[in-house]
Amino acid sequence: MRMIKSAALLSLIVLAAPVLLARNPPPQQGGSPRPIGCEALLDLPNVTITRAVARPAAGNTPAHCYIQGTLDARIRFHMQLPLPENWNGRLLNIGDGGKDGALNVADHRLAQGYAVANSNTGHDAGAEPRATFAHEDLASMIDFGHRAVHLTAVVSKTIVRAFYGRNATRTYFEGCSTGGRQGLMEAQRYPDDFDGIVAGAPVYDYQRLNVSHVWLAQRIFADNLAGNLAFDRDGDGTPESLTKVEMLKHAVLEKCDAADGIKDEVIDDPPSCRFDPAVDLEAHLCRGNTNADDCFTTKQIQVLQDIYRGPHDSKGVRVFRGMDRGSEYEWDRTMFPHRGNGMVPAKLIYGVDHINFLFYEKSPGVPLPNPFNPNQTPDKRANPPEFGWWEFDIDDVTAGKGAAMMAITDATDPDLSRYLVRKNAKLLLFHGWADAEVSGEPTVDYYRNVIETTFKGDVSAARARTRLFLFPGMGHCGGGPGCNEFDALAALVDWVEKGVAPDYLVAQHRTNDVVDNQRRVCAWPQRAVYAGPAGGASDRANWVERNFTCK
Ligand SMILES: [Ca+2]
Ligand SMILES: [Ca+2]
Ligand SMILES: [Ca+2]
Repeated sequence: MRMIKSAALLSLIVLAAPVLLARNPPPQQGGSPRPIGCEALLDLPNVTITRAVARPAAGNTPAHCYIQGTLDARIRFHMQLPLPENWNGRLLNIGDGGKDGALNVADHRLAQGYAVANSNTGHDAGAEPRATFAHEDLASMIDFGHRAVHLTAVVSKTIVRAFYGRNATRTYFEGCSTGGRQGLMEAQRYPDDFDGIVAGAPVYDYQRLNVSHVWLAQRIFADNLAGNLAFDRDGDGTPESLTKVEMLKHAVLEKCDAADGIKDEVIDDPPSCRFDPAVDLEAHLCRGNTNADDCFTTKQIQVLQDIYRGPHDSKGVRVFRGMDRGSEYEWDRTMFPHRGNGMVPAKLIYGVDHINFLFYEKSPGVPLPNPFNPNQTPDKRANPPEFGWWEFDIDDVTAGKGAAMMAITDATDPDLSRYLVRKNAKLLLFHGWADAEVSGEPTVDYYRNVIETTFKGDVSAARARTRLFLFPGMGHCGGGPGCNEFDALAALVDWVEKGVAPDYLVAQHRTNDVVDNQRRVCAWPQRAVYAGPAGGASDRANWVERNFTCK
């Protein structure tokens, strides 16, 4: 089948070649092709372009050439190409989120002059939502794991060369979450694709992260939601009150907010925060251990400890790190089921059918018709059998049952010597310290591993090529109570093109469109320290960039 397809493709190319020769202008002297018009991209040899339209300016989006194409039948990709006079000479591939399955745009980067590319990573989320695309489909898993991003990187260079008549001066990748994983995957597997990569909140330990979502949901939903912090105050059968989540949030801040010298509802260094639910919530235990709106049962304390500690197998071996202290502000959305989130916290959405289709080499079964209700009995005699996420056994991770998929999806390799040393390319990592979806500590672990493996422990040699920025109080790729607006790509471009390594990024926070906080966020292991007017660290008026220094 594959051979027939290739032969058919070859004959198409051969047939198309004379037409192309007739319609494409001859190469300029010196070997560079002349730039061609947008529609002429439809005739590119060896590349399947399905759409090419010149789009006029609209709002903040400048006029550009928009193209769509396919790669190897399954993968769709597209590009936003600035007009030649507006092109900054750079090619930017942007990363994806979640399980992707869509063509993502970056209008703001287009407006800055970047030629922008993105793929659907080999599946369409409309037809195959969440992880369903991967059902007994190894090729789709590999496309999603790494192949689609790589092939898009390659083809986007070809299209840039054809459209502008010259190669991009530099090629970049910018992504967060799944996009962060893709950035690391590129640096590890395809080191020649990019000159610079921004990888934010990278979900690089992909299988362990996704099963930890499921494991946490199992803890919270167990025993008819005994560990849920949301409480059914009005007695209608559905928890809706979030009093306990607020109490928890305040107790954590009470313990650790001021430790960094600034009272701002942000914990600058969560790993040094020793908040322990069993100790620090002791004054709020429920009388007689009877669940109520404004107290914690021993079961709920246990669940909180599990959340901070992270999943361990039945022998006590850690499977993944737990959540960071300071991320509680958003646990109402991501962690606990209640009326406000339809009883489906974000972590469960990420994990729910990952277990069915993307963790095991062979699917253990399909999700039940309503995959979010664990009070159902899966039908094992159905064909295919049903498998609910609540049946998942964390011991399967340490038993190696996820190894095949880890080899495809995980970007855990700390040897970046081909990318960072041989190619002398740059990697800028970032993570929000209040990320309520993906904890930040694993990203620090990875950075440390790169220093050890790629640079034999030489921190300054590592910092010459890769830097990590940890954003106090920032959520998953943005949001959160801390400063969360910044331009990592601009810093990376200066680093790659002018050799100016960023010692810090300037970040700000807005409330109702008004900037009300601004900080330096320093390259690890340094942290921003207040250096403004004495005694004024907790005064909002002093929260401007020049009042902070990196130490
Ligand atoms: Ca996409
Ligand atoms: Ca209720
Ligand atoms: Ca603080």
